[in-house]
Amino acid sequence: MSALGIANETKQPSLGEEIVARINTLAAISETPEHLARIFLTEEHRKAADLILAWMREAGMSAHLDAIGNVCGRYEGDRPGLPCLMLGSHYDTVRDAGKWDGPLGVITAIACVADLNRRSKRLPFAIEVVGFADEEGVRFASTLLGSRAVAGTFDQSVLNTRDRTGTSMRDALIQFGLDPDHVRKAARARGELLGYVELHIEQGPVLEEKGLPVGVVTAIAGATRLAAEISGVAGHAGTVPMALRRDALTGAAECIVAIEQFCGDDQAGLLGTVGYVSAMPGATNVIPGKVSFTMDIRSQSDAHRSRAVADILQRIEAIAKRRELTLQVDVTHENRSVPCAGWLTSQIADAVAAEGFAVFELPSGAGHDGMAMADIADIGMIFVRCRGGISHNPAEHVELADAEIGARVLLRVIESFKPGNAANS
Ligand code: HGY
Ligand code: MN
Ligand code: MN
Repeated sequence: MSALGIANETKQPSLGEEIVARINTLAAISETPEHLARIFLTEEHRKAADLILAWMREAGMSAHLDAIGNVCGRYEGDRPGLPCLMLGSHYDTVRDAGKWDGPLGVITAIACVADLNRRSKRLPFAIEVVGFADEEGVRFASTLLGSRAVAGTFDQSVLNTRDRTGTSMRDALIQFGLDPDHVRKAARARGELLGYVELHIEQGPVLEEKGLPVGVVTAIAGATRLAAEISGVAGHAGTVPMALRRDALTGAAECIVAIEQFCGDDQAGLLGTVGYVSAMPGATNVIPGKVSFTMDIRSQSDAHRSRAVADILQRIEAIAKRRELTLQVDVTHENRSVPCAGWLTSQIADAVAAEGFAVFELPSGAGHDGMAMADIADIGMIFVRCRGGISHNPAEHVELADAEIGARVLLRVIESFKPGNAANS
C-alpha cells in the first residue's frame, strides 16, 4: 500500500484474477470476433499456442510445442528428471464456444505452477502442464487427438480423414509446420507420469444446485459418435406428388425425432444428440436427395450404451426402409467409460475439505482428455461450478471466486500429492 492507502499497482493479482484475465485474453484468439472458435491446426491454434507457451515460461517452466501441436510445460522437482504429476486440459473449442471449456484447466494449472515458482517451492516430483491441441474433434471427425498422441494411442489412420473443405489431417499438419510421420514422438511412457489431474468446468447444473464451487469426479461417461447418410431421390419441388417422393430430409427428420424419443423414454439416463445435419443439394425448390447427420450417444454404462446404439440403428433402419431410402451409418468415435483412480479421488477430496468445502462426488457426462490419458496414467478430475450448467455455448460462465477456489484446490492437490500404489504399475 502507498502512504495514501492506495493499493500498489504492481501487486500480484490473486490466482482467480489472473485466471479470469487470461481466460479473456485467450478468448480473443478466435476464427471470428463474434463467435469463439479455435480449431485444430489453424492460425488461431498457432497464436494460442504461442501465448500459452509464453505463460508457461513466465511461470518458470521449460515449454515446447509437441509433435501434434500440444503445448507442454515442465517445472522440475527438487532435482531434474523426476517423474511428473501431469496437469492438463484442452485449448481448442467447439464453434460459437464458451471461453472456459478446456482453457480453465490449462490456465489454472499454469497459475498454480507460477505460484510455486514465486515461492521458489520445488517438490519431490516434477509438474508438467499440457494444453491439448484437439479435444473437441471439430475439424476432423475424431476427438481427443492431442491426448491420444501423448498417451501413445493416436491412430495413424486418422491422418487420412478430411475436414469439410477436403484438407486431410496429414496436409493440415504439414501446413502447420508439423510432420505427420512424427506424431508418435508426442507419446509419453507410463513410467514418466505419477498421475494425471484435470480441472474442468462441470458443464452441467449439479454443483450449482448443490451450492458448491467444486466437485470431485468419480468417472467419465463413455460415448459413441456416428455419421449417418440417408439417400433418396432429388426432384422437382413443383412436380413430384407428395406420395411419390423419396425425400431424404423428411426421412432424416423422422430418424432424429425417433432418436430423441428413444433416449427420452430411457430410464437409465441415456443421452442422444443430433448436432449436425446437412441436406443436399440444398435449394428451396429441390426435394433433398441426400442428407448427412451425426449422432452422439452417451451413458454412464458402456453395456447400456452399446445396446442403445444397436436399438437406435434398428429403428432408423426401419424408418429408412419404410420410406424407400438407403441408410449408411459409420461409427466415427467410440470411448468407453473411464473411472477416476480412487487414490487420486481421495487426495482431491482431502484438498476440497481442507479448503473448507463439502466433498461432493459426481460423474462426468462430458468427455475429457483424461479418458485418453487413462491409458498411461491413473487419472483424477476436479470440477468447477459453471453458471446455469451452461456449456458449449457463449453464455458459459465461471465466477471469479469459483476460479479462485478451483485453483486453491488444485494447488493443494499438487503440494500434498503422494504417488499412489497403482501409479507406474
Ligand atoms: O463432447 C464432449 O463431451 C466434450 O466437451 N468434448
Ligand atoms: Mn467441450
Ligand atoms: Mn472440455
